[in-house]
Amino acid sequence: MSMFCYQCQEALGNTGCNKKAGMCGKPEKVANLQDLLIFVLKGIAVYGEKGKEAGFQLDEQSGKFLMESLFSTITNANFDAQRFESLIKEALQVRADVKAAVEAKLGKVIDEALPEAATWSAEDVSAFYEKAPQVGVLATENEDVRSLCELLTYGMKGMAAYGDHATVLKKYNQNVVDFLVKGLAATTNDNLSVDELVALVLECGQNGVEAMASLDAANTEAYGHPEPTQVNIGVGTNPGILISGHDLKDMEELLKQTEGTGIDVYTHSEMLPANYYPAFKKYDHFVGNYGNAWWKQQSEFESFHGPILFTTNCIVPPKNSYKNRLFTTGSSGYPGCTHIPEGENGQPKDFSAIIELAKTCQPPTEIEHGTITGGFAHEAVMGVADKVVEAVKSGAIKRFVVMGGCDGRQKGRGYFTDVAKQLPQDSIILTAGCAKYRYNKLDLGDIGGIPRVLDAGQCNDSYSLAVIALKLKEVFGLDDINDLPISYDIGWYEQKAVIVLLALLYLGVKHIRLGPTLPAFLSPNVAKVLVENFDIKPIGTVEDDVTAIMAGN
Ligand code: SF4
Ligand code: SF3
Repeated sequence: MSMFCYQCQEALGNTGCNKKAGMCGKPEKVANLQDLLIFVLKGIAVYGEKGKEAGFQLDEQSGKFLMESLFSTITNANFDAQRFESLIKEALQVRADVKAAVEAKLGKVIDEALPEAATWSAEDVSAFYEKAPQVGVLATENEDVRSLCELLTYGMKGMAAYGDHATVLKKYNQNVVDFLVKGLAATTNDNLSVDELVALVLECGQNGVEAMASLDAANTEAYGHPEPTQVNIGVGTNPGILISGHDLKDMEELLKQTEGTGIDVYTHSEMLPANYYPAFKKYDHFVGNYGNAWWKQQSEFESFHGPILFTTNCIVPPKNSYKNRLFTTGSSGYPGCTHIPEGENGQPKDFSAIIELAKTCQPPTEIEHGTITGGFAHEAVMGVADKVVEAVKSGAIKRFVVMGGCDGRQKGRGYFTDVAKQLPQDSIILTAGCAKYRYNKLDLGDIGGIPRVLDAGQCNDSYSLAVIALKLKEVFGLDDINDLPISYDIGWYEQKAVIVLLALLYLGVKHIRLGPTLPAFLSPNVAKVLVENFDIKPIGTVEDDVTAIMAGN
C-alpha cells in the first residue's frame, strides 16, 4: 500500500485513500511526508511531557511551530512536498532543542526507553522517504486505539489551526499548546486504556472551546464585532483579487495594500464573513463575495480572471488555465504556485506581486448578482436577545437548527439544501462554516424581522453558536443545554469540523446528526461509544429528519 489517509469525509469508499493520490488530490508522497511530520511532532511532545514534572513548557516559538505544522497537514491546506521536507527538518531541530531544554530543566540526561518518535533521526531527506511509509495511521494495529488516537489527532489539527490564527493576531494561548503536547505524547503511549483515550478526546474538545474563544477575542478585538450585513455577490468593473481561506490578518493587509491601486478585493468561500467586520467594511474597494464553497473553485476561478490568494484550506488542485494566478500564504501551499512569505522583522507580508498581476487582468465575469445576509455572531444575536426570547415564548420560533460545518463535493450534501427548504417557517437555521453555501442563497424569509438563516461566520465562529446556546440556557433558566429548542444537523468535511464536533460534545450537546457520512476513522466500537454516550447519529432522509428535528429528537 502506497499511502493511507482517512482524515476527511472524502476518504475513498469511506474507508481510506490508498492509491497514488487521495480523493482531494494529495499525492502519495505528500501524504507520507505528512505522516512523518506528525511522527516527529509526537517526538517533540514526548520530551515536552517529560519536562512537565519540572515545570517545563514549550516556548512560544516552538508552540507556534507545533501549531503551524499540524495546520499544514489539514485536508486541502498544503500539497507541497518541499514544504513538508523543510518542516520535518525543522521539527527534528525543534525536537533536539526541546530535549536539551528539558534535560537542563530536569538537571539530568533522559536515558530511559522512549518511543521511536522521540529517537528516530535521519542523515538526509532520502531517509524521510524510507521512514515515512512505516509511520502512518496503519502502524497502530488495534483498530479501536487507532480510531481514538486519530480522532484525537484530527481534533488537535483543527485546534492547532484556530490556535495559529489567534497567534497571528497576538493571542498565543499556552493552554492550547500544553494540550497539544499532552495529546500528541499520549498517542505514543501503548498503555492507555480506551477510557483514558476517550477522556483525552473530550479534553481536546474543552481545549477546542478555549482555542476558538481566543480566536474570537483576537478577531473581534482587532476588527470589531461582526454586524448584520447584506453582502454583494455581483461584481464591479475593476480588475479584482480574490481572497480565500480563514486568515483575517491577511485580509486586513490585502485591503490596506490594494487601497488606491484601482484593484478591487472580493472574498471567496470561508472568507465571506470578512464582509461582516466593521474594520473591513470601511474600504470602498472591498466589493463583496465571489462564488461559493471551496469545491466549485475550478470553474469560478476561471471566470474571476484575477489573482487568487489562499490564506488557508481549502485548495482544489488548480487547472493550468489559472494556476499562474494562484498564490498561497501561511500554512497553505501548492507546488508551482507563488508562496507569499511572512514579512521580515515583524513587517507585514508583501502582496505587491499579486497586486501587480491583478493590474494586468480582466475584471471578473459576473456569475451571480444580489446579496446574501450574514453577520449574526454572538454579539449581534445577543443584541436582539429580548426579541429572540419573546419569539420563542410566543411560539413564533419553535426550533433552532444548527446546520453549520463544512461543505463538500459529495452529492448527498444536497440533503442540507433540502432540509433548509423543508424546515417549517417557524424554525431558524443557525450556521457557521462553508456548509452555509448549501442554503444561504435561498429566500427563506424571516420571523418578525429575524432572518431564518443566521450566519455567525467561519467554521471557528461555531464558538458564537455555543455562546448563544449557553446564553439562552441561562435566560430560560435550564439546567441542561439539551433542553433548549435547538437541534444539531452538522455537515463535516475536514479536521476543523472535528474540533467543532468535539467542542460540542465537551459542552454536553447530545443528539447531533452528522453527515453526509460518519467519519471513516471511527471504528465500529468507537462509533458505538459516541452513539451510546452522546446519541450521535448519521443523517437520515430529509423528511424523517425534519419531522424528528421539529419534534425535538
Ligand atoms: Fe483522502 Fe481526505 Fe486524506 Fe485527501 S485528506 S487523502 S481525500 S482522506
Ligand atoms: Fe470549509 Fe474547507 Fe471545512 Fe472552515 S473551507 S469549513 S471545508
